[in-house]
Amino acid sequence: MNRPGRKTTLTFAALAAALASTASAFAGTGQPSPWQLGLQNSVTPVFDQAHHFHTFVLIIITVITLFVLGLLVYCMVRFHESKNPTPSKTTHHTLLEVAWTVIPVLILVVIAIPSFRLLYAQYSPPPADLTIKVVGRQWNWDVVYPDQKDLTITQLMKQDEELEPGEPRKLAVDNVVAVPVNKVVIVDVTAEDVIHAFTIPSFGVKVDAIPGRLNQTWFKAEKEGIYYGQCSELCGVAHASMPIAIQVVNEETYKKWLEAAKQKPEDATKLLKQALATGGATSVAAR
Ligand SMILES: [Cu+2]
Repeated sequence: MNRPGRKTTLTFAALAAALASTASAFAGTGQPSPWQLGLQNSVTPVFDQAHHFHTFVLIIITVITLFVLGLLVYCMVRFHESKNPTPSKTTHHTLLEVAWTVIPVLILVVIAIPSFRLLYAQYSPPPADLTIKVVGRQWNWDVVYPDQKDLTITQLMKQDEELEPGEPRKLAVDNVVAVPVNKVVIVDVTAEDVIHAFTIPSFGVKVDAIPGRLNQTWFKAEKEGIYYGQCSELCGVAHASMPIAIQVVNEETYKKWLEAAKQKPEDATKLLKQALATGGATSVAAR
């Protein structure tokens, strides 16, 4: 039997998949972009996995929504009073009831498998190459490097008049911190006063920063560049003014940056700007 309804449903599923991939064309990397529809672009394996899961679930919900819409339209037309003046008194249909219980359960199982796999990936970091600690405060983030004698970088949001060309409003900070590319970075997250949340969309990272508790997340950024995030837990009047900025750099720049950050923070900022402008290469020597 030819079933045009099924064909239409499949076409719409393909459309949803196409929309999801178009959305990524509009999505920014490391920061939002105009007309962005979907998630920000991914630079970590975990967020790649989250992107796939997002598209997968989008296809499933599109098919289900269209199927239910089709059923509603069919019932309205087929059983309209003019076509069906004497309604049936049937109230039970065993096969139908078993089907509408079992099929949704199977769909949920199909969704649960990649969902658990993603959760496992998020909470099971490989051995750390580097551990940093971020501390949320009203209203800024401190980033601590415990292996570098607790080198602490305080990030404060830049005001509009302080922005340099190309820097995003409400996201740019005075002291960007650096991490090396292709390394597993474990992030210990806590807060000093109230609950904040540490988030970097392009890393696929979001975890609450809770006073008196050490939460943990991790990322392995595979692309150099600057990645912004914002506090994602309502934490007070300046909640919108505590962005996070992490720059992913090559190993050499990272080492130079560490030295500079310990001794001359202005040089450290200059170094990262230069790395960003030249796509990784730097010439400012650490002093
Ligand atoms: Cu906050």
